[in-house]
This record gives sequence, structure tokens and C-alpha cells, in this order.
Amino acid sequence: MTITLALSKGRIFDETLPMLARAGIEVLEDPERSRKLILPTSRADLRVVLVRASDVPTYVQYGGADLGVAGKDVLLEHDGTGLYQPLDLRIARCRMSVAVRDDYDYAGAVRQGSRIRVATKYTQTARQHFADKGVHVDLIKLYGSMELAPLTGLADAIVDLVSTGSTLKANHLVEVERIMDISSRLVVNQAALKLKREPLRALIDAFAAAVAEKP
Ligand code: PRT
Ligand code: MG
Repeated sequence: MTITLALSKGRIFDETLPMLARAGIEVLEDPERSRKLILPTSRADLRVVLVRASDVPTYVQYGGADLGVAGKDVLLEHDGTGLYQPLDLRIARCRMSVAVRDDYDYAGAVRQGSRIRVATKYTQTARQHFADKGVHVDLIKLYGSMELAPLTGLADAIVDLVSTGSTLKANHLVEVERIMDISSRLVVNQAALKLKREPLRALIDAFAAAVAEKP
């Protein structure tokens, strides 16, 4: 019975690696050097598949992978049917925030009840956030480089992930609201959890032990 773990290249892969190592599992190929999308591990019954970060829930939901690691940002935009989320891995941490140009009076616009144009990849989360605040927004869906939107006049504000804040700073943007803290979660296919119960439970427990060891 082979188990397939879906990861995205970059920070999620890099931060999941040490957690696997604590469980005695080594990924046998480096995704930055190889063009392979299926990577063997030191355990014959476990393989890693590399997918786009936003595709991880889809792979797991439809059984293309038994489990995966996905950011809360991605999961909130995805309909969670068929996904079991047993664990916050506390990796790839950042926050989701509202940011504007440093010369834009966000508080004033909100106070006056103006309609604000907001560009984001995270339309569900943004819609919910502004609805909760009673702020009227027009949402513009983007797939990347959100920081550019306020600089070009496409939008008044963006909703994006912030980690060090240096991307905002480099583009003369300021964080005006923190919406929520973000970290990556383990997601498991519910049908697989029944069919491959023993090995999946063991893996989830190993991840849980690795999380518990984290400072
Ligand atoms: O890059 P790609 O388009 O393939 O997909 P992706 O951007 O969804 O993947 P990836 O690997 O970049 O991010 C995977 C997950 O890491 C996200 O879903 C988040 O849960 C998490 N994460 C943690 C982050 C960041 N920190 C982060 N800083 N994802 C993105 N960023 C970006 C942010 O969007 C902004 O452009 O980094 C920039 C800000 O960083 P600072 O340090 O300058 O503030
Ligand atoms: Mg990225």
C-alpha cells in the first residue's frame, strides 16, 4: 500500500523536510535540482508528489494524494469537502493583512463609508473580512504580484500575506490591518484514512510528535 504525500516546492517543502526527518523519513531527491515531480523517500511505501501550493487541497480531495501540506490561506479559499485537517504543523507562518500605499488614507476612507477597491488572490477571505467590518468593497481577483495593484491605480488596497514586511516596504506600502495568522496544515483524504488507516495514522502521529517538539 503506497502512500502519496503532496507538497509544494519552496517553503512548504523546505519546512516539511525536517519534520519528516524527525520521523526517520528522508526524501531521496532534491526538487531544486531534479525536474521530477514524483520523489521517492527512504520508505518504500511513501512517495512525495510536487504540486502548486494552491493545488494541494485539490490533489488530496480527489485522492491524487492521500495527504498533503497546505497553507491556511489556501484552505480558506478551497471548499473543504472530503478533507480531514487533523493538525496545524506551525510551519510557513505568516499573516494575512490589508495593505495600502503609504500616502493613502485608509482609516479616512473606511470612516466615510467609501467603496474601496481591493485586489487579492484571497477573495473569499477578503470578502468575509470586509463584510464583518461593514466596509463596502469591490474585489479584484489577481493571481500574483498583488503589491503592484495600489501602485498602478488598479486598487486602493490589497489583501496579501506578509512575513518579514520587506516586500511591502520595498513597494511603499503599509500594513493597515492584520486579518489573521497563517500557518500550514496537514490535510488528509477521508476515504484514504479508512482504506489506509494504519500507515496514515502512524504518519499523522509522527507529524504530531514533530510539532510537539517545536519550540
Ligand atoms: O509561488 P506560487 O505561485 O507557486 O504559489 P504560492 O505563492 O501559493 O506558494 P509559496 O510556496 O510561495 O507559498 C506557499 C505557502 O507559504 C502559502 O500558501 C502560505 O501559506 C505560506 N507563506 C508563508 C507565504 C509567505 N509566508 C509569504 N511571505 N506565502 C507567500 N508569501 C509571499 C507574500 O505573498 C508576499 O508576496 O511573500 C511576500 C511577502 O513576504 P515578506 O517576507 O516580504 O513580508
Ligand atoms: Mg509564492
